Amino acid sequence: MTLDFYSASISRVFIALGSNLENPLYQVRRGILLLAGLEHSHLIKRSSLYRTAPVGNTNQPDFINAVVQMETSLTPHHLLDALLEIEHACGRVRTFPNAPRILDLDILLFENLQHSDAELVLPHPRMHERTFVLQPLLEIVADCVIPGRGSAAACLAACVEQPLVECIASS
Ligand code: PH2
Ligand code: MG
Ligand code: MG
Repeated sequence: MTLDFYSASISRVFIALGSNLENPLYQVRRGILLLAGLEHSHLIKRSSLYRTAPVGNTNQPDFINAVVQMETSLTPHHLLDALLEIEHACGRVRTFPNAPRILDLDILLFENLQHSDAELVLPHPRMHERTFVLQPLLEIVADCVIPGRGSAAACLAACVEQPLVECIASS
């Protein structure tokens, strides 16, 4: 299925930011500023900044995480390309999966789209089990529903492991 028709309309999207290298607070704030300047897009809401324990590869520094809500007339794949460009411009170097990173920008939700191809899976395939995503997401949209998964609040309640997620600052 082609997703190009999304370019004709304005779409509501949620993007997760994460950093655990080279002054993560600075990196996430810079990431939010760069998202605010993204072409064909508007920043609508931003969560607070959260200090979070690493999930997956636990042998790495704590993260700073946040979530923003945007409106965009970009297609999902053009938005993905734009996010990868910002990551690259901020100095991200890809080494191995779940490696420490200067800036990670993930599309969580693109309208109510459920989609999967080699480049992009929507909703983000692990968002429903990550407290470091769900907490900031629920801060900015308390009634959020994750297509195929149900309410984000119920997903958060079902998270069995609850590693540290601490709200530390406004963005
Ligand atoms: N991102 C990952 C893997 N683990 N853990 C935390 N706390 N925050 C993240 O952003 C994160 C993670 C892969 O993208
Ligand atoms: Mg990620
Ligand atoms: Mg990513």
